[in-house]
Amino acid sequence: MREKILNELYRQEEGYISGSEMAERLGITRVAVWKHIEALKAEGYDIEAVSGRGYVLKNKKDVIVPAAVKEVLKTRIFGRNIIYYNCLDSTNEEAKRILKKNEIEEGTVITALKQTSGRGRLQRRWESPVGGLWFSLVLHPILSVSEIALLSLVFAAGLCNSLSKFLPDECYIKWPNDVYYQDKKIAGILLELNGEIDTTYYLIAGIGINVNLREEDLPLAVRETATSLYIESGREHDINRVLAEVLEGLESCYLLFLENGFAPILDKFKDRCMHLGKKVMVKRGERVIEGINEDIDLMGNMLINTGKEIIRVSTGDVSIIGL
Ligand code: BT5
Repeated sequence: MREKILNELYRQEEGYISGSEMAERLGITRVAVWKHIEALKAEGYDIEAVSGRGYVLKNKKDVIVPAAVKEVLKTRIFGRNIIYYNCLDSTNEEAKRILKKNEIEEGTVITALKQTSGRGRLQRRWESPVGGLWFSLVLHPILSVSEIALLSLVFAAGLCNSLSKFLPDECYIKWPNDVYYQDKKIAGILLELNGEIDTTYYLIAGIGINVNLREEDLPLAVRETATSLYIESGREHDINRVLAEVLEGLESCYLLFLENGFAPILDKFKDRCMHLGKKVMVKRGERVIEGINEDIDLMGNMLINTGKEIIRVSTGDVSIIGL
């Protein structure tokens, strides 16, 4: 019933909807409506009550409403359970906190309207103001360590394909798993394992997508290098539809990988890779490798031809020379 009430608030075009109207539509009492609204507020939904007018859901275009996602979601596993928060330090951290106490259903999505300590790889900061899609997908795969490492590329291929559907042109991937649109970063992925690899472990796939952020919403630190679906397409997008589309893209690549291995994913990845055949610089801690990115192999490594030798790179930050 709580999800239905949230859906009613979400669907209310004119803004306010009265408690009695909702009670009538859903066949419950006004007191019951009020109790559910209080519970939704406790879950983090910003719902305002104005006497004589009714209730209104704030930040409507940017909040995740599970019923609205499920209405359009075509996945088998991903996003069948969605947990929403108004504000978190990081959705990946919340997933870990939940896992300390309980198990998490396969494919559960933990999402937040904003994050105060969103993280990228190597403890870098991920800017996560209101207007983006910040979520963690929790999986319980039975894969070897080397297969797990490939999931970065698997999810990047899926995310890149899904985001392109909201943009006039195609998105591209920067190895291993950043999604770019016309040389600016539009989304990133942070994969983390929780638990011991040889016993029970969960994979937490943290995904950040700049959806409805305007230029002025982007913190100065990334304003020059980042972009959003809004900036590039010139219109706002329903975050629930974006989540449904992205979950489909991620799941279809994940299932393809489980069923047919990495080769078909690698083809997709290479097709969308923004630096294949180009001169790149790869930083790995203190070490810098420069050369032509000749290929990506079936282990997900980048092959860099330095002119003297071919180096296989399994981790690091890539930048295209001359960009
Ligand atoms: C990533 O790291 O790109 C992974 C980002 C994952 C974020 C999600 S949000 C949900 C979940 N919860 C979390 O706490 N994290 C995940 P990396 O490749 O290390 O890139 C980090 C770099 O991207 C930063 O150093 C900035 O330069 C840049 N950056 C930060 N915020 C950005 C933003 N919103 N848009 C574009 N670029 C950004």
